Amino acid sequence: MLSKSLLTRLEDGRKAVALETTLLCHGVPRESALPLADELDAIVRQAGSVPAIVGVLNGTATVGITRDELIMLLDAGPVAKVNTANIGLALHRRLHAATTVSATMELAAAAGVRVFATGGIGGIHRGYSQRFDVSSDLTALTRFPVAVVCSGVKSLLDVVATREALETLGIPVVGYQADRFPAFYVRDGGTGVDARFDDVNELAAFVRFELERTQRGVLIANPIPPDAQIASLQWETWRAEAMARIGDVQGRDVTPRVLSLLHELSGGRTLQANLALVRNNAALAAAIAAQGV
Ligand code: PSU
Ligand code: MN
Repeated sequence: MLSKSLLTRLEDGRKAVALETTLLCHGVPRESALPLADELDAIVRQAGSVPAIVGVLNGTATVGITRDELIMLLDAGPVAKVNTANIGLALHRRLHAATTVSATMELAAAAGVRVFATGGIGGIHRGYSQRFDVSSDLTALTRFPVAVVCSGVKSLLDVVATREALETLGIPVVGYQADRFPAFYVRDGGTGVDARFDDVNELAAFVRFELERTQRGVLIANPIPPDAQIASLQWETWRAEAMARIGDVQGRDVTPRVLSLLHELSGGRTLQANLALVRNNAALAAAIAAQGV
């Protein structure tokens, strides 16, 4: 069904790195989005891979969005943020949509793209026993054979509970030059990984082996570069302040709202950190994809 409305602009998916549009449309301010996309493009090409921006344009699921199309999407006003639950509605109704990690994985897998770089995946929100909010990114990892390179989970989440859920779902979590599972702005999220890889070639070999073997995803945790990380105490202060100001937003609106509050409260420090970790993840994903995963 998907192939009918899937546009793939790639000759060889195995050398490609998928990039998501939610990060660009909802995760960073408008003025940072296009420069970030251009930087990611250059970083991925430099490593010998091909970038593939993923999103939905007028109801067409597209793997390999062009720069002009991205500009159109960014300027289209508020576009829907879609995961595996609501992407079908955007396709059916012929809308524009920005894809989250889960929806990007679905489209990447359909296009034969096996490596994907993002910032942090979604997971289990803090206070989940009062208000159940668990990202479809977690279940997508059990369904689509894509390696997701990220800096752990967004640190506004319950990082330890999310790590436990990954374990329950049977998703391998490996650290690149890291023993600890990172939490986005912070290098140590307070929990561990299944294994550490120090060498990109060995990591790529494991990814190839595991994707082939299981037809499920792999999570590659790549901590934020040390010089860009935010001290945990400082982070906790900004997080608490942002949560106090968040107001009555729920579900998929929580992340974009909190991120923009944080960028404002921190005088742009969280944004700089966010950009640094995404660039770093794109470089690692490209180095893996260049091996022909
Ligand atoms: N990481 C970022 N910025 C983002 C996101 C992650 O640096 O905007 C997005 C991703 O698209 C991720 C989504 O899939 O947040 C998860 O949202 P939710 O919790 O609503 O599932
Ligand atoms: Mn959610």
